[in-house]
Amino acid sequence: MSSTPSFSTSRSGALFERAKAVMPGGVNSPVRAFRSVGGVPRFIASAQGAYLTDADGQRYIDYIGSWGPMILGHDHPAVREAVAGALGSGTSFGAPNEREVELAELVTRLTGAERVRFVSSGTEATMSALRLARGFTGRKYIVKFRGNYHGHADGLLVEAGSGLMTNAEGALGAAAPSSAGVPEEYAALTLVLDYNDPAALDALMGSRGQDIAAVIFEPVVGNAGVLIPTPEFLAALHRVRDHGTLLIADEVMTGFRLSLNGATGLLGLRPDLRCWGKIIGGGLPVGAYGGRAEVMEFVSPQGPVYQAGTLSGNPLAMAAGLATLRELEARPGLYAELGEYTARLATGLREAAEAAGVPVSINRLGSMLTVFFQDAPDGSVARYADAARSDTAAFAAWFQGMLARGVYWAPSQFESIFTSAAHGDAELNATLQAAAQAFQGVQS
Ligand code: KE4
Repeated sequence: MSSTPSFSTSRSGALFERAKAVMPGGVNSPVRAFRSVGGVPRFIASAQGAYLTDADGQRYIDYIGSWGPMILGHDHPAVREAVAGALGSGTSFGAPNEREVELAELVTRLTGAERVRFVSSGTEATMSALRLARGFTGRKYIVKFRGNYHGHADGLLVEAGSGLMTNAEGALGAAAPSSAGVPEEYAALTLVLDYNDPAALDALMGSRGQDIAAVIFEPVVGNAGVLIPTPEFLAALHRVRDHGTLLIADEVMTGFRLSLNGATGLLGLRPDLRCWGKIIGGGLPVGAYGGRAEVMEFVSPQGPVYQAGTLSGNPLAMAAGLATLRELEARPGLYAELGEYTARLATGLREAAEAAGVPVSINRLGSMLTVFFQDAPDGSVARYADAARSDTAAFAAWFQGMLARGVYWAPSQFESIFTSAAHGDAELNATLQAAAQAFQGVQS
């Protein structure tokens, strides 16, 4: 059984102590704190291609890719040169600029969305899209699905409350806040159903569809680990439109990740609105929402739904997004290559887990993949409740074994990993070698 090498984490450790003295939990986003996997979060000093280098000089094959944006690999020359070029003209104007027009033209052409509005994060994108849906329909309620994450706007930080469906009085079953600070009144306007449960969605729409402004969903889930929609669920999602409810596909993670037209193009979806983030900014802060002109024209200053942002359309961020999407458009074969690499990764992980006698269930679509630590057939984890059966302690042990061998996996069982154009045979072989040893470590 291989011994687990130990990297020095002295500088990351010292930085973490300093960070905790001035930032909540020592991080600017919770998942980075390694709470669910333990150990010292690595403070990253630089990134290049498929690799991260931490403050102690340790190098890792990176499967986070900044949680999705780095589909071309880190520090891609086209992106670096575009941002450097934009930098020479200033960093922010607070006024319209040509680059935001160019990126809007590119996004609408690639996705078929008729109008788009840029914001600075995925959270802003989904929050704005839901306000727009409420303004357009004049309705109050929204529907989301358990295990789907759409950012941290108050009305989206909710769990399925008791009585998911209409209760005896006919009132809709309210969700419960899943975060402190979210008033019950906010949560009460969000209904939570199970992902991949078409019957529940049809039943709710049949009884109260006329009260529901929007149904928002991850077209391929990344935030419960990867969950892949069934054709029946996708069909039920599109039926919500029969009730005048808007269908919102949250493509913050899947947009430009699964195809040049995201999950919408790959799965043939017909949403009324879509949200983007991550890749659309090429690693700089960009979010966007868009879709039917008839709906988007309700957004201020053209319409009555207010939404604004100091750094929306920031020229540096627009330059990074333009360079990224132009590179993706110039390499249409890249998506097949990413899928092929990720399929080989899945096969190798399956073989390594079997050799070590560790039960896993792998979900993969394109360059998104999750190894669920549970004894179930690959592809059978379809709902959040299935994912929740995973052995998170075993996952944490495997994660640490991978990290100690130079592979930076997602630091949570309930996340997707992301491969990039910079991952090649050398990275695949090194990853699978580390995984085989890390799986052995799980058993001991
Ligand atoms: P941001 O506000 O973090 O840019 O986007 C929120 C968001 C919205 N919709 C989907 C489908 C998302 O995946 C996200 C953010 N994803 C997480 C990863 N699970 C970001 C990582 C983090 O929170 O630090």
